[in-house]
Amino acid sequence: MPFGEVVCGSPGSGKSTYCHGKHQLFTALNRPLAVVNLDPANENIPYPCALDISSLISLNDAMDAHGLGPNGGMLYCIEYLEANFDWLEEGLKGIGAETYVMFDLPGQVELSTNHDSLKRIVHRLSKIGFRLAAVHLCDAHYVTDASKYISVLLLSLRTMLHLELPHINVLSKIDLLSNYGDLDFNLEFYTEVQDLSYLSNSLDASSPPRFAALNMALIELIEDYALVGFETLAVEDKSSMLHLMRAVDRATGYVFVPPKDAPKPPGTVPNASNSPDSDPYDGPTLRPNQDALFSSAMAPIPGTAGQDVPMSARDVQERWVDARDAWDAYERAGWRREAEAVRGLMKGGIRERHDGKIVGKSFGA
Ligand SMILES: Nc1nc2c(ncn2[C@@H]2O[C@H](COP(=O)(O)OP(=O)(O)OP(=O)(O)O)[C@@H](O)[C@H]2O)c(=O)[nH]1
Ligand SMILES: [Mg+2]
Repeated sequence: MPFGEVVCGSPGSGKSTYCHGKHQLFTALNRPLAVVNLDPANENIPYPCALDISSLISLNDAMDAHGLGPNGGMLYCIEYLEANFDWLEEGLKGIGAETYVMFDLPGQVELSTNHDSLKRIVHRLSKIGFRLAAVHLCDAHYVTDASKYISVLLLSLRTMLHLELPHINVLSKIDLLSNYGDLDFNLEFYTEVQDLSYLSNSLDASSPPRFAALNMALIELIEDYALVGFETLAVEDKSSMLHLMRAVDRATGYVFVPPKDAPKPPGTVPNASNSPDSDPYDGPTLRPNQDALFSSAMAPIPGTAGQDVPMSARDVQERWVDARDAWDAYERAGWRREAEAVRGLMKGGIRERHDGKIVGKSFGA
């Protein structure tokens, strides 16, 4: 039973870059991952693509054949994919049950807010055994303006209600946040979606008085649902990617799957569909994933300040907003030290001592 995620969000919010980043991260972690491109307009795909919708239908063909513009053509392509779900199912069979699968979606938000084809495709994937989470990327730039922030909250809420998947909203490109000037509140206010009535002053200042009641009604609606919250992402930052990976793994349930050799809990029922000569307790249903990260994924992870704490919005604010230059300099110095150490190893000749320590001329050994 493969795990995976559906990556959605507005145009340019960083979906394809995130898929590429996650492919690199998983390769480094030795965890199998396949990216499926479901965006027929994705011309320069940055990641190695396991399955590409362009081999089923191209956006230009759809536009030419039906006299559609780019947006209509895109909706047609997704409807065509739904009608040809067998193509997707067959392609996914070749990927392997233990492989984590990412679906890179087009940026047309109506696909994940009110068009039914994508929702039905996702439900059919769940029916054939995929355990998916939706990862909804929103450009962090939107938190710099109260009315844009409200609209991104509404968009996130609408996407959550429409796709009906375990859902993670993400403020992407958080590393660029300091370029947009000072925030009215700490980052935590925006990620936790705290008491939104504090926004009413800024909203009233930026819109005509007749919209005041509408603003308050929207705020109350979002607060009544109490569903929306945000993770943050700077795709080139390893701790940020690891933090989001763990959040998604918790949402899909991946972290709760025991490793292959873990003792069976009392009362575990054997898998009746296994062949007589195979282990009745083995198989994707009982053990969907041999790379489960139960202990490590639930464990504390280092914050930007080096402490063993989950990376909170305060850490993220310090890293990317309050002390960005100091942290950049600190990281650069670390990379320089690493590069010098590697150069020293190459120059000095490397030797392993009987106690297992690596030594060479450059280390004075
Ligand atoms: N600084 C910064 N730039 C990013 C980040 N993620 C993405 N970008 C940039 O944002 C731009 C858009 O990224 P894409 O990955 O193409 O966005 P997308 O959501 O796939 O776009 P569409 O497929 O057109 O909807 C690119 O120039 C990326 O380099 C990030 O974490 N930090
Ligand atoms: Mg893209």
